[in-house]
Amino acid sequence: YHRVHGEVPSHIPQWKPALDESGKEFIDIIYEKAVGEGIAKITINRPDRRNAFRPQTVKELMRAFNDARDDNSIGVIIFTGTGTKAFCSGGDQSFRGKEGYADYDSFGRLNVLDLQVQIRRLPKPVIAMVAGYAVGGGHVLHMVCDITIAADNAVFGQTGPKVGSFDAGFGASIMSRLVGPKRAREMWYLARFYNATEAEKMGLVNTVVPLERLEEETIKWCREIMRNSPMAIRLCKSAVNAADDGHLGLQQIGGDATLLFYGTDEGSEGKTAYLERRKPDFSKFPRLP
Ligand code: S0N
Repeated sequence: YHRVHGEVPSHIPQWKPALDESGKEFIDIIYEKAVGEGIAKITINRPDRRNAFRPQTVKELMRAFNDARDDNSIGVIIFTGTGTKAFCSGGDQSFRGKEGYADYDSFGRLNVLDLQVQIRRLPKPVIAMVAGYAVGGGHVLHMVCDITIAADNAVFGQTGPKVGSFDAGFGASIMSRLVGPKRAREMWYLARFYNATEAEKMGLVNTVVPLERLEEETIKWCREIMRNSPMAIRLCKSAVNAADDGHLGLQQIGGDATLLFYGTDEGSEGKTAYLERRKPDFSKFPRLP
């Protein structure tokens, strides 16, 4: 591979701050793009709370992920947390009310579930770059990412049953797929923490690297992905998720098929004929075996 494509450079790119179309500044997150590289980086920036998310954080994350999805020049997204102590420690418990999490302009709701779905459906790879704790709802967020690169100080686990909560959605089903049902039960029932090496053995993470090389290695993976066909990667993401996601998985891969079909002469013949007020002529298109 390297003989044909050359070595993948691993230097840290020049990150430029980014905004979404609203132009509103972000408070709880940092959103950046590496100019000319096709890589976006979204960072939860609440290190004094171990990057716990409150509703405001999730709203901002959704705006940034939305922008990265819609930006044609972006091919891969890094999701991380500020500092070396935590990727994310889950829902900020001081914002938890009777109906879910609520902050100053919000009623109680678990809006992180929308973020999980958004990452799962986003047609570009999302790479979790994990240093320190990825626990509780933060653990679920790394699990819904396509790939996880862990630093050797990373710690993984669910805390729900200790703090009176649980994620019976993706937090259970995707975990069970990743580590198998026996291990998933262990993780939820015992609420233990696992170090990076254990997590790698369990299939929770793709690779473990020394903390000081975490971003370098993640960038290398991003650049390797960026060398490959964007459409192939898009379809591979839909395909890996399709069976588990049922109707929604089919809808996504079906949408990809339509996207490709629109680009063909056969696809545009129907539309052109309609606009030209004539009957479509599909006779020249092969009925493939
Ligand atoms: C991460 C831990 C292990 C780090 O320990 P460490 O390094 O000893 O630091 P601490 O001194 O404990 O923390 C430093 C400061 O940060 C605050 N803090 C840390 N985590 C949180 C948090 N989650 N919420 C609020 N504050 C947090 C500490 O309080 C401390 O502050 P100061 O300096 O002022 O004392 C350790 O911190 C830890 O165990 N944290 C809690 C982890 C946890 O239980 N998280 C919540 C788990 N639940 C969810 O995330 C569920 C949310 C959710 O996504 C969900 C989804 C679907 C369905 C349901 C739910 C649901 O609501 O349950």
